Amino acid sequence: MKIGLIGLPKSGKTTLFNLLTGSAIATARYDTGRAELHTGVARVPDPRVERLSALFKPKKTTYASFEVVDLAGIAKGERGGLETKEFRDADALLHVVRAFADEIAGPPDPRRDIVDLETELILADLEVIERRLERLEASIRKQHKEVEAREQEILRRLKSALEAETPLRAVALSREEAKAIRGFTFLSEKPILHCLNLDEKAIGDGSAVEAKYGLRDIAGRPRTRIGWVSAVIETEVAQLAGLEQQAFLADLGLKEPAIHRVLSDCYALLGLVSFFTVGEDEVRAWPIPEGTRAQDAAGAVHSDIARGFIRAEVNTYDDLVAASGSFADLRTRGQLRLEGKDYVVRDGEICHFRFNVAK
Ligand SMILES: Nc1nc2c(ncn2[C@@H]2O[C@H](COP(=O)(O)OP(=O)(O)OP(=O)(O)O)[C@@H](O)[C@H]2O)c(=O)[nH]1
Ligand SMILES: [Mg+2]
Repeated sequence: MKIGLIGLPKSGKTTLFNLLTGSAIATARYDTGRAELHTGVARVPDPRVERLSALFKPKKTTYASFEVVDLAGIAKGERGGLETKEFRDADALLHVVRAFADEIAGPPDPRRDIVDLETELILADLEVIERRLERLEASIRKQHKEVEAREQEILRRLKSALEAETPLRAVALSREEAKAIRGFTFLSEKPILHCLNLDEKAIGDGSAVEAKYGLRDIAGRPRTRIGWVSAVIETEVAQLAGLEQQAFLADLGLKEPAIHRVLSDCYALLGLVSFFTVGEDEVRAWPIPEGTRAQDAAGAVHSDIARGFIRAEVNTYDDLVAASGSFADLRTRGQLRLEGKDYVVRDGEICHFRFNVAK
């Protein structure tokens, strides 16, 4: 899964990128923002993985992770950077919105910035659709093809939605329609987390940002969330360890680093849940879309396991922790279930797949 960091220039994207991925790319207040692209990997924090790892003491512990792409800022009216392929491939957008005062850009106006960025996404998609419609019309005039007529119909519908300033993520599409347009990688179709980058003094008001900046209606839109961080102060938090970090967080009025929540929000925004595999070799979280069948979940681990799938042994995280990691205890308590390939795996379940691959 890939997350694209997006935002107006100097909103704090690279600062947040460094935080999420543990990188150290230089950030600057004054340069013009060169069109550099950074990529990195962000680990999705999950206390359940920590706990399981403490129980099984495996050789390796693997968290769910995202690939993160950071681009130069997209100024109003300058959509060029949005064409970048790495960015078009993103599964979700993390929009960094400046909510700190800046001596050049002035006082923050998150609502205006959110509207401006959405407009750029909508205009970029409109350009793509208009170009495609022109070619389709020419082609249909020469020779009527059913698939092309169908595509034209879908694109016309999307075009009117965009003209009415509705992002494509808010347009209801059938599974077949969604598939037909997948290749366009429309930007306004991607789920989006508008993440307000707060002034360090305001970090304590994080949970009130929606009300403070009048963003409630935006938060209620389909596949849209509002989140917050204060990237600069969080960078200081990240440099501390253990108790010292806890004390600093408590001073700021926070229970956990805000970036933890940002990553969990991205996870939820993408409709992902985790199942776990445990053992002496590895304890691992596997991200799967909500509603995934056991056989497809097995495929996330290895395609051979999906192919030779027999049954999944399933139990819950809570039961396993209560049994101190003993499967024998779970079995005697009747807490170990055997499920077939169509069983829908739920968040927090521990799975062990039985499979058989013919040699
Ligand atoms: N006060 C304050 N300043 C911040 C915060 N986050 C970033 N900045 C400052 O804003 C400036 C730009 O930060 P970057 O992370 O480079 O912003 P960017 O969005 O990547 O910028 P471009 O890539 O050039 O568009 C730096 O001087 C940061 O220190 C914040 O939470 N509070
Ligand atoms: Mg940057």
